[in-house]
Amino acid sequence: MLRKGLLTTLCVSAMLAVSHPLLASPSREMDSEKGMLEVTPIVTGLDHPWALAFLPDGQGMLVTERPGNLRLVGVDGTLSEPLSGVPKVWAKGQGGLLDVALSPDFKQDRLVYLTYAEGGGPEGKAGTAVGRGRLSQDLTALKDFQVILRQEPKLSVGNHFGSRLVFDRDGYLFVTLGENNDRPTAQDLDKLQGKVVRIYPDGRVPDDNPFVGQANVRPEIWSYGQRNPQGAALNPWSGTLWENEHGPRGGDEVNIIERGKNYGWPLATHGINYSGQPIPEAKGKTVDGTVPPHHVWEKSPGLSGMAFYDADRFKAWQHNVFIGALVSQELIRLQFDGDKVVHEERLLGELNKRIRDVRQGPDGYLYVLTDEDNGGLYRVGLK
Ligand SMILES: [Ca+2]
Repeated sequence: MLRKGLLTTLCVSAMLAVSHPLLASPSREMDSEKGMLEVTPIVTGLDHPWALAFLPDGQGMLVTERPGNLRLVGVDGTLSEPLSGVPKVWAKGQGGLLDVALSPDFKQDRLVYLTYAEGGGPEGKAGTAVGRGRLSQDLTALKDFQVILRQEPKLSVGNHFGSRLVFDRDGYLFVTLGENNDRPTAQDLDKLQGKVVRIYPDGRVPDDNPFVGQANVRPEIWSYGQRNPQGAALNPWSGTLWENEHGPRGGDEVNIIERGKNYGWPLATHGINYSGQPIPEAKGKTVDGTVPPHHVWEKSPGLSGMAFYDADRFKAWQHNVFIGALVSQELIRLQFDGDKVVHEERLLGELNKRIRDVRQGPDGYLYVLTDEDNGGLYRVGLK
């Protein structure tokens, strides 16, 4: 009944919304280890969607498109015009409008946080920026957008911006930042390239950050030695920050992020250059003083968005982690014994699409974005 109702609504929506074609095709079934998957397209016609955030009270979700648009997708699949008030983004290569997250106090403050590539650097280069604006009551605009953090100097010609936003239980904001494909900067504590930072929601720096007070060190830094972290999420059972990042050719990693630690790049890596040559700075897969990956893939799936599954709806998925894979075009499911990964399953391979983001919806389904010219939002569950 639920499925029929959704399809009817999708068809009506398709007639009403002429500017953006909606896909009203039926759900697809795909076999999986835990039962038959039901994969339902909610909306297509998205231009390289990058991230989504659910609004409260069934108001749908905000979806970023990398070229620079933020849109509202209704639970019935309706797709809004781009919201106004979104900053101008530097949309080249991997750059553009990236992550979106709601303030933990969204119902009171209506603040929406965005990460994006910002231009204006030397020789036309760009860096990652983080800002926030207030979502209007009619859901058509971000008001009073303000930047709260920027990578300076800007070093990217199109690669490795990160970036994900995660609020922890105490309300601190973590941001994962790529090293702009300027490898040594991941070890430079006077730069925000290749770091995880921890700030207050207004951008101020907490006094108890690990490097506060040190000369020539950015006080926002929480951990360093990251390469291109395009996934992060708060472990709902431990409250710890988990991050994933792209290795070069090989060596994609999942890391549990601890205060002040060095995660190794480019000194320690399981990968090599795309050319087949070693990474010039690399000293080995493990290097003293650096934290080895919690879990590593010798062959890179191309990791992106990450979600812990803690909903009641699908018991077979409880205490699992899902990660989007761009290169292998799959949704990765990880199973654990405690924190240790003991099993991996690859899902959605039949879609043949780059999986950019995955989030758990308030209804306990997974919601997945595909990074394509004609990108889609899919609802994924078990039948
Ligand atoms: Ca590492």
